[in-house]
Amino acid sequence: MKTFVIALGLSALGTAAFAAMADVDTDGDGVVSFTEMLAVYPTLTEDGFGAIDTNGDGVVDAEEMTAAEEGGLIPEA
Ligand SMILES: [Ca+2]
Ligand SMILES: [Ca+2]
Repeated sequence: MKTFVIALGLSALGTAAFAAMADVDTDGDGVVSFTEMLAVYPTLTEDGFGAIDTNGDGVVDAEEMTAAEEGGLIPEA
């Protein structure tokens, strides 16, 4: 019971302002493509996506996603 409450609290924190990684990564491969990102953030441009994809591999991983959220690169969902 205690574990359940803690898990719930953490999950609420994680989704406070932004879409959760798992919500954006609709095909579940662990990274977010421009197409997946566009479904959640329709105003995102390719340039904007490029700014989030800091290592330039064409997809956004969890680390890049967090950095983008903290840096204000993506709009709130
Ligand atoms: Ca994906
Ligand atoms: Ca990347």
